[in-house]
Amino acid sequence: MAILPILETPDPRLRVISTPVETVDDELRTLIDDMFETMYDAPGIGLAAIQVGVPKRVLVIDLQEPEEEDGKPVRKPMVFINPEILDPSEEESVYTEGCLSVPDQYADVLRPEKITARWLDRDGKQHEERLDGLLATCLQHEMDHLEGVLFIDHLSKLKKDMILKKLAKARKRVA
Ligand code: GNR
Ligand code: NI
Repeated sequence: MAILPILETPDPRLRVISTPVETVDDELRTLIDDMFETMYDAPGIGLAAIQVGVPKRVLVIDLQEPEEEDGKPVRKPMVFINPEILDPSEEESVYTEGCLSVPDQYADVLRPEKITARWLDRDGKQHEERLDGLLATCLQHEMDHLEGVLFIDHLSKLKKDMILKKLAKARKRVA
């Protein structure tokens, strides 16, 4: 297992369109394990392969939502290979999003509230499920990465430029 370096905007690799996975094999499962380790270490609730420089249509999500009884976050790792979205709802919901590739910047993004997702798991088995809430939001955020899209692309030019400026300034401080 390995913690991989996470690419940050404006790295042009984040703008690449990822290609479908042809075979779900051990090499891919090793990448997936490394992606989970990288995501938990960051920490984040999702990670797309392109964020660690691999242009494949693979992403991992673990919302780590607290258990009802004791309030401790429980790990529920989910893998999505070649995911597709069907049937997005008309209703949208707003969520304050962040991204490991746009560090420490947050903004409200509007997305369809409910989606049906179809994907392969780490055994190559197909799933189809209606999703909502944070999982639907996070999956859409991760699927944007597969198309080279970042959450800041959903904002007005003014808000996007403000975030990019803050990021450049924060970087200069540590450089
Ligand atoms: O850790 C993350 N949190 C988050 C919060 C709201 C909506 C989406 C996300 S995903 C993000 C990790 C990340 O950058 N995934 O690509
Ligand atoms: Ni992201």
